Amino acid sequence: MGSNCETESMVSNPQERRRVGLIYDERMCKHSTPDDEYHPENLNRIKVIWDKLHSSGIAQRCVVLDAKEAEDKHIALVHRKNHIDLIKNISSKKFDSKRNKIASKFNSIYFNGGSSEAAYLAAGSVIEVAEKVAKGELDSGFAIVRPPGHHAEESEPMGFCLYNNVAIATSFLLNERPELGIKKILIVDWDVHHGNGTQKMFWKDPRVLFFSVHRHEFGSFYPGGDDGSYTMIGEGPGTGYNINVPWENGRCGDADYLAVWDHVLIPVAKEFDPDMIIISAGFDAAIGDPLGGCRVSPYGYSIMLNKLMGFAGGKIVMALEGGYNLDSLANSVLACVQALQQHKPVAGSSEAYPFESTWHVIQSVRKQLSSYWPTLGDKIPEKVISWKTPQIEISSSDSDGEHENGLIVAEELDKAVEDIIEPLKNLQVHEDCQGQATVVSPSWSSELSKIDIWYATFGSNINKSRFDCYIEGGQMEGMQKPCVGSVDKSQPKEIMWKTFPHRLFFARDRSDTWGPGGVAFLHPESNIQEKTYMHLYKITLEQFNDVLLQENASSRDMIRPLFDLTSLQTIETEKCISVELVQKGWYHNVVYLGKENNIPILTMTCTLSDIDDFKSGKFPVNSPAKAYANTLVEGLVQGKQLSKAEAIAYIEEASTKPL
Ligand code: Q9C
Ligand code: ZN
Repeated sequence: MGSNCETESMVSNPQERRRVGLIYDERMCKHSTPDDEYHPENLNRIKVIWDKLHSSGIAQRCVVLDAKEAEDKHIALVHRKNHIDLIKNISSKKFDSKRNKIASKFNSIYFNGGSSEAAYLAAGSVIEVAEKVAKGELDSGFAIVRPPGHHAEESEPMGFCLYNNVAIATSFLLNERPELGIKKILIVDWDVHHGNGTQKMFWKDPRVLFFSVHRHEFGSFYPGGDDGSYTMIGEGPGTGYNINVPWENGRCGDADYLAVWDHVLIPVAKEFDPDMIIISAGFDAAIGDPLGGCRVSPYGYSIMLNKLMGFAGGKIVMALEGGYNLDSLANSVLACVQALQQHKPVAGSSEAYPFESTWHVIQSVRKQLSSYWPTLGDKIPEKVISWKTPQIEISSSDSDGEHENGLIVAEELDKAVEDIIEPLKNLQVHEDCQGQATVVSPSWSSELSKIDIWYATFGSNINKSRFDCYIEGGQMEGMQKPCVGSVDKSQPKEIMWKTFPHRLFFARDRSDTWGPGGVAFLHPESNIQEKTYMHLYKITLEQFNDVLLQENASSRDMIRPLFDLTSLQTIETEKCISVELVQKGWYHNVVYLGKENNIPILTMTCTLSDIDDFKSGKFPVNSPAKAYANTLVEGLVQGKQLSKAEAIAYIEEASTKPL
């Protein structure tokens, strides 16, 4: 088999790289604590990002812009005069003696002689990138700035933030550059902390949809209080244009964030249809962050970003906010810049399911906002919500990273075993080669990537190298065109051989992949007289869908999934399903061959009515081409199923015996 691999433009003719702007300026390193005592928000944060983007060669493929200081009149769009006067002057000599005392009046703020300049550069640089993206001179951009901005309020620096960089740039485009046509801006704040400052600045403004996902813990996580609650939806004309997704606990990871993307942010973004997206890009929800205690991977960030790239014509401006583990920070930013350049997520994998609490939060948010965003009124299917990570009460607080490995006290242990270990046994959590559990990208796939099936092959895919093309993309010797591969490129979790009492035969006169000659089919009905060698690959249902598409020469842009959870349930009783969306393909009939270790075995072949057409001569029965037959022989020999001579005889018999 393996007749039709689709060549997508992505592969044969790679998309031109997008123009991604970058801004960095060493002067932003000069903002520091007064005596240079350690602080998590320090100069190394932007330095490591800049170094990483260079050492990886990514910065060299970006458009590097000069940083600019913001003008007071632009800052004044969101901050009051007293605030501007403070930041403008705080670094001057005359404040030397008073600086620390003034800083101490604010919440989590320090100043030194470099603070003013850094604050003006941070705000001005976000403006600069935003303006260039708005003008279309850049597709997107990343402002690697500090101090961060999203906690800074109208009249008050706080939470390491002096000026609200993102809010200033947003107001600048909407009010000072109307001719650029940016009328609606979506601000996505994925910093682990709530963007209290930004929220307040656009509270009544329907031109700005402010979305923040953050640890909240019912108001106990910084910045605390009710501001970050999902009940805070804006006011007046801005009602419905403020969306908070407040985590109830730490340890949230890719699966939690992606669930929020799929079930809140993306549906709303479709409806809002922004002209630009500005991301308050903190990376303190990253794995390993000392303040955040969450678990988002670089891969996760790149998926979140990639999903947003589908809006606003890809006009995305990212501005650094938090992020305090230098390695996590640099790797996460790198993944994002790569995603911006290529409009695809970086390679990777992540943990299993959202927490149950995540589904609760998502449902609360959807309910709260459903009258403003009708799409949120739909019920999330029960089967989607049923995939979740069991959660236990951890006796010590999980409110920050340091307490992450909270102790489970002795009497809780039994319950923990009952509540966690047992259900986990039944979950098919996937592990990649690094022993990391995996979950994958688009909305439908996050569900299907949690289900394993055996994909049973009888044609050229019995040859592992040939099968690899369907997963990894590419082609092997004898193939006339490459495969696109699967979205999830992870290797099968298990591989085995098995024989089945079905007839193998060769038919059709040519295929795009192998050229002239017949290709393999399996008779969908069993026959005890027959014996076909099949190579079984344990892959996810998501990967199976991608293989199904490639087997049937369909584009990845097809409505998917073709074969979903319902199909999987149905096929156990129906035994086969002809997949309607790929009806024109030769292998659109998915046949159920039983189970192995309680996992369904599926293959793809023709339908019974095709068998009639082969018998009647409407479609030709035909021996395989040499390259194709060799691929099969090689597969059987390498798989130690048959000797070379036996394998040749096996193929020979299958291609000559009448149907
Ligand atoms: N107990 C940003 O990530 N923590 N700011 C103060 C007081 C302040 C974080 C803890 C965290 C501010 C931009
Ligand atoms: Zn933060």
